[in-house]
Amino acid sequence: MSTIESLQAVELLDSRGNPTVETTVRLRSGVEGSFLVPSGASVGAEEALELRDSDSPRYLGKGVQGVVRNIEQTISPVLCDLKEVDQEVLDQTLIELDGTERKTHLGANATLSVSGAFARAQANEQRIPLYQHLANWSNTADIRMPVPMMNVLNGGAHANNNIDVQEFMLVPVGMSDIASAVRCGAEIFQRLKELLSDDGHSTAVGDEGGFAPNLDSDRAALDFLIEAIERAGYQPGPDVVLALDCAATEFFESNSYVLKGQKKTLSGEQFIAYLQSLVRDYPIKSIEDGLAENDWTSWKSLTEKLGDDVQLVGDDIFVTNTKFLQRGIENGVANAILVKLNQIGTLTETLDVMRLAWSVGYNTVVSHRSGDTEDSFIADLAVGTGAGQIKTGSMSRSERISKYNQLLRMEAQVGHMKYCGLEEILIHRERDHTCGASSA
Ligand code: 2PG
Ligand code: MG
Repeated sequence: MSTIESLQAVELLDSRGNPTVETTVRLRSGVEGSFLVPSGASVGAEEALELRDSDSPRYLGKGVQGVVRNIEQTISPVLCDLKEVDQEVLDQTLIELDGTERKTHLGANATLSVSGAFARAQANEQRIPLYQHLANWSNTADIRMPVPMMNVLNGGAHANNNIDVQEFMLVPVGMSDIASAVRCGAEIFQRLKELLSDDGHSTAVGDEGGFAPNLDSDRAALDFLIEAIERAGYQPGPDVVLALDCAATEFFESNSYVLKGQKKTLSGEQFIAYLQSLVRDYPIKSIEDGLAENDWTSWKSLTEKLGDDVQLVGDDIFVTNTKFLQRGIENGVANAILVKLNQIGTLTETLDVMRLAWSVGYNTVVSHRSGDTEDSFIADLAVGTGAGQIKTGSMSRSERISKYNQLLRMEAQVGHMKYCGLEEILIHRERDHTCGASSA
């Protein structure tokens, strides 16, 4: 329990050069903590609202001065008035103060920056690392390193090229710790750069730091990845598996999947067959948003067809919201959830959705946003909750690397943290939250 003395908010910029908000919470003890909010591009329709000054010409309508005002003038007096607060009370107060389903009154960027800053301030007050505080708060006995999904090739809404799939990711499952996993990803990233360059492709990077070459097809992208893994001295499969984020909502038009890069329009079933063919031909072990957010029928069919062998991660369809995850569970949709703090807007609600996922054996992947910041909070969140997996971009651009560096720091400080590799991605029907134990 802590008492809040003040909240201070400031308009800063994210990795795309758009405004975002940072809040600093000062506790009565004089200790402070801050949190800087990220921002998405392929945004789910049901996400909590990222409030912006759309009526103002500043920053082309993307300013967040209104959010700063909401924090300092609306939220601050209420929180400073509370005697003693813990994370649940703070988050519940924010939820009630906002009073809307999608946080449209205060903005989820306002509530999240306060919620995250408070967690940091509490960790600082206790003089313990953030991950340790989050582990205590979430009652996590099994602290462990997440397996990273490294988005080294970018398409879709994150790049200006012909590739429809948004993210092609390396997952170093055969490593024994995060230091070797990061090294593996970085070496493959450099080899991929050589291969693309030798073939006359651009090696400019997209929003998440992956390369964004003008390739003809998803298969061409996957072939490059396999070659890069081998050229770096690793074995596709045992050492490194692949993951995709199709972000299929982005190319779902009039009930069809419109693949502009490949000049094809497919039905839900045809697109599922296409994904099955990719899984057959490449070591793909995880597919996120393989179908669109409102195509629940096809999602169910995809889960029936691929769900025993492949991790199927719901991002836009679940939007880190227990209501939508519950609907997914009841309908046999997906077997994992992407966890993005700003899709819901408070830490408590985020933990609630993770707990719901674990209770039915769904995997959890803590995720960054495509417009991110130097804030490495999600690295601590993934470790402290024992989430199992983290998706935090490629091996370039400091807003991506800040998370990898934070994971490396944690491992270096502790000595060694459990790293469970492929086991995290397997489908856990009844999740035993301890890797290394039987969890099938
Ligand atoms: C996604 C994310 C992060 P965005 O779709 O999973 O990679 O992208 O933040 O643009 O929604
Ligand atoms: Mg996604």
